[in-house]
Amino acid sequence: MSILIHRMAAAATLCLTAGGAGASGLAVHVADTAGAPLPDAVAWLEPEAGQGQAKPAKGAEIEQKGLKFLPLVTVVQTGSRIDFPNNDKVRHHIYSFSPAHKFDQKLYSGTSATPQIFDKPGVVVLGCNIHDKMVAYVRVVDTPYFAKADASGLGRVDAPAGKYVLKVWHFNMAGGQPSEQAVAIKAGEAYGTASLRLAMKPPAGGDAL
Ligand SMILES: [Cu+2]
Repeated sequence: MSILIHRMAAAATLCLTAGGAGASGLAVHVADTAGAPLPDAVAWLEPEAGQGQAKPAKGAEIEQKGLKFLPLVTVVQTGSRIDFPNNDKVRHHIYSFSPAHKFDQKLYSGTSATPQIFDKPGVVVLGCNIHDKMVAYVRVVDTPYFAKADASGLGRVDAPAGKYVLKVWHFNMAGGQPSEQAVAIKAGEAYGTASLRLAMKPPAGGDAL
C-alpha cells in the first residue's frame, strides 16, 4: 500500500490496512471513542492546491416525510442544488440560520419549495418552524471526492491519484471541527483503509451536573 498518512489531528487515531484491488480511493471507517460505529459521518478528500478538480456538482434531494427530514445528513459539493419535496400531508416551513447558507421557505406542500444552491463550504443545519423536532444537516464540501458512512460507519471515497487532506466530520462531534490528516494516493494502487475515532459531544440535557 502506498497511502501515506501523517497525523494532524490529535483527537483522531488512525491506522491503515491493505485494501482490495480496483479503483483508487480510501475506505474510511469512523467510530466514536468507545468504538461504536458512527453512521452518517462524512469523509472527504480535498486536493492539494494546484491539482485539477473534477466532476461537476451533482444535485441532491432532502424530503420531508413522517415529520422528519430524510436523509438526516446530506453531503454535496460546493455549488450543488438541493430540492426539498414535502411528502407529508401537512405543510412545512423550513429554514436555516447557518452562515454557510441561510434561507427561509415559508409553509409549503408538495414540490413547491424553492430549490436552494449551496455555494459555500460548511455545515448547514435545517429546521422546521412548525415542527421543532425536525432537523437535518447538509455538509457542503469543496471537492467531488466525498462519502457518507453507512450503518457500519464505513464510507468509501473514490478519488484519483494525488495528494489530499482527508477530513472527517460528524454532526455530533465534540468541537464541531473536522478531523484532518494528509493522505497521498498513488496511481495504480488499490484502495486503502483508514480508521478514525471521533469524540462525541456529551449527551444534551438531563444529566447536567
Ligand atoms: Cu414541519
